[in-house]
Amino acid sequence: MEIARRTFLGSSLVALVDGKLTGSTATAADSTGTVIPAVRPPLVISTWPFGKPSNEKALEVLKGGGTGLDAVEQGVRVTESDLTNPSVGLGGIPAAHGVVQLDACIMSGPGHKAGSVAAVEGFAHPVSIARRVMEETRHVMLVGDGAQDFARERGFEKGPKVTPGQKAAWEKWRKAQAAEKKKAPNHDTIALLLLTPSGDVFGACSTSGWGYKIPGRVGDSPIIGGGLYVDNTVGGAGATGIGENVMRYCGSFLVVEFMRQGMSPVEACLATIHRIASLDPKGYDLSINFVALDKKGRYGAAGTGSGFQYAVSCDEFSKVLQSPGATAKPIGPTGGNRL
Ligand code: SD4
Repeated sequence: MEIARRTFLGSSLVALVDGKLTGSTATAADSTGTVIPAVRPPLVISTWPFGKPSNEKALEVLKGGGTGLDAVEQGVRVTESDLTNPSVGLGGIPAAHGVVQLDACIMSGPGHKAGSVAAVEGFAHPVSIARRVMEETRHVMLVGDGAQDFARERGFEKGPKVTPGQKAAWEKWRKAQAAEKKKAPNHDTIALLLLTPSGDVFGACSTSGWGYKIPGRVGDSPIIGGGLYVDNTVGGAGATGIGENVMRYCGSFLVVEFMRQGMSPVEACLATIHRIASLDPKGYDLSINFVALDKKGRYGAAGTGSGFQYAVSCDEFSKVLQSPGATAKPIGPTGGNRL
């Protein structure tokens, strides 16, 4: 307990550095005396450095007269379109049968609406399919064949079931596995949150999930309250990392609930990690990370280890920041979550 508290205080100092670097407009301090970074909305926050162009697209869409939903959807589509990204979209690492299965969701603070799809093969933009599930059905989530039929009927853009590069890597993996030299690949997610100038919160999340997963495996990313959660009276949170270690604890929901209790976004992300680590037999060895923003334009992130990077964009700046870690354990040389 004492170790966790010390780590918490130490970690929050990183948020102070972030606060100064970002030209924070906030002067308020959290319970540790740390200045909480905050900006005037529009504010977009997302996971990993590859979230930065997505953030910028979201701002552009909003400024061009798009809605908050248009902004988060179009933002996430930027990352989904990058076929060199091995973690999001059809450039992702396939499941064990050699085909990419995508998971995504979208949430609107106004109306508390959500849409989600999982294990979708051959479609380029699962986030857009999730939006149509939200807008055109009475359901929240469609999976597998049903989600694909739904997308096909609506003429959604198709794409390769796996890229040639990922197919070659998968063939190597399969041979190594046969020789019992299993190698676990990295995997990441884009979770993107938006606070609009009128104070509404939106979010979207998309991933190809755990590389070489059992076909049909679904992680936290399309699970409302797991990989993404938005409450228009409080703020929003999103997750990246090993979904199994997030979804068992309703991670993003918990971050939002901690913010409701008065914590700053970074405090809430850290408190969630401490809570999960206190319950999980693996302690902090979980490879999970959260981003969050609240209605006041405050933002923050935290990971179980040090070095999780996230992107923040607003009218004043657009940059990649380093989050505090609940432990000093480095996240890994590539910045991803190695299984
Ligand atoms: C999943 N959370 O499917 C996603 C993947 C991820 O860093 O974010 N990896 O479990």
